Amino acid sequence: MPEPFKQRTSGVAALRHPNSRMLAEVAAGLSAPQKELPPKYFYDHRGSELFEEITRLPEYYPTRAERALLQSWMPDLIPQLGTRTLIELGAGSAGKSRIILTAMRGTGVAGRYIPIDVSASFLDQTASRLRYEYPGLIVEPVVADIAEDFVPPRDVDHPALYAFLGGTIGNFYPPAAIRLLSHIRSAMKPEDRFLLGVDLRKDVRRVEAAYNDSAGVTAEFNRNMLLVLNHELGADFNPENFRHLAFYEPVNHRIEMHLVSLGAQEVGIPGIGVIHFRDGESIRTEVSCKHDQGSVAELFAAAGLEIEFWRPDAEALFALVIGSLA
Ligand code: SAH
Ligand code: AVI
Repeated sequence: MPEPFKQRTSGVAALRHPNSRMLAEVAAGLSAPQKELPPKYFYDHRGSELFEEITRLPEYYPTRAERALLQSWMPDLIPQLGTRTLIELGAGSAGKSRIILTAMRGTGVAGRYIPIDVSASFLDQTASRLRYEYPGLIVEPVVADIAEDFVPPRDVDHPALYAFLGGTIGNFYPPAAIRLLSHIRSAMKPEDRFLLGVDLRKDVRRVEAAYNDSAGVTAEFNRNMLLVLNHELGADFNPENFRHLAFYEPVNHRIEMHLVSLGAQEVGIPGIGVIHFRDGESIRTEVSCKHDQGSVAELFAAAGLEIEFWRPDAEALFALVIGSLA
């Protein structure tokens, strides 16, 4: 039986990323023709707070749309499923997860909640708040990188609900998304379900506005990755020397976020060396793939899952999907 948990949080924040792995990923990403960094490096404590701020922006529709869907569906669905454990990938502040936890409490089960996230101190804060808000709920946070070969917890009370909300699946390139879904599938028993939130393909202006907010919070979130590299690796990025860029790439149906070098510059990263940037050269920091029912069905099929329910909101901005074993 493989060890299901990579690392459990205690009161002390766990090291977010073993630096050797981070160093290898950053070295590989910044030596590619299109420089690229993995989006998980947005999320130190400050990055998690900035994401929370993004969810409240008028332009950023996904969180509101998903919350409304959860509110209208979970009070009926959770008693039907008889959910006893909620396992959530990329849980963040678990703001919307409370809708599920409240529905679980309503069925009278004590309940277990296993939030999994790479942002260690933020996860610890989330867990403490939930223990206070839901007395009797067993909260077992796990710090893990779900982009890696990660084994979801199996030692749980069934039926279990594996949840991946917020449209974060879109931040994974399709092969990585399939790998992740396969790992989830391998942990599921026939009575378990997978709950996925997906951001839908829609009018390009609406999507682009969500990633180019007028208050500049998304730009700050984007540049925060450079501060994470400075802090974790001792790099000497000056975030002010990079401009935020986000645009819709229609061939692959995705938003791309970049940091564009303002002028030619050199940045030192201990253990990697000097990175050269041409004027206007960019680092791609995130893709956010947008889906429809067909593209989700393809991902699911490749991972051995099938769509049991597909529920978009009235404006078709966002959808909740229930997956079961194929
Ligand atoms: N589920 C919440 C938060 C979404 S933000 C919501 O819907 O509002 C994305 C979350 O995924 C962040 O909390 C971030 O820390 C986490 N995350 C991103 N990449 C991750 C990775 N590779 N492994 C684990 N968690 C990750
Ligand atoms: C976490 N994830 C789903 C967000 C998204 O919309 O892709 C991250 C984000 N990037 C910019 N704004 C929000």
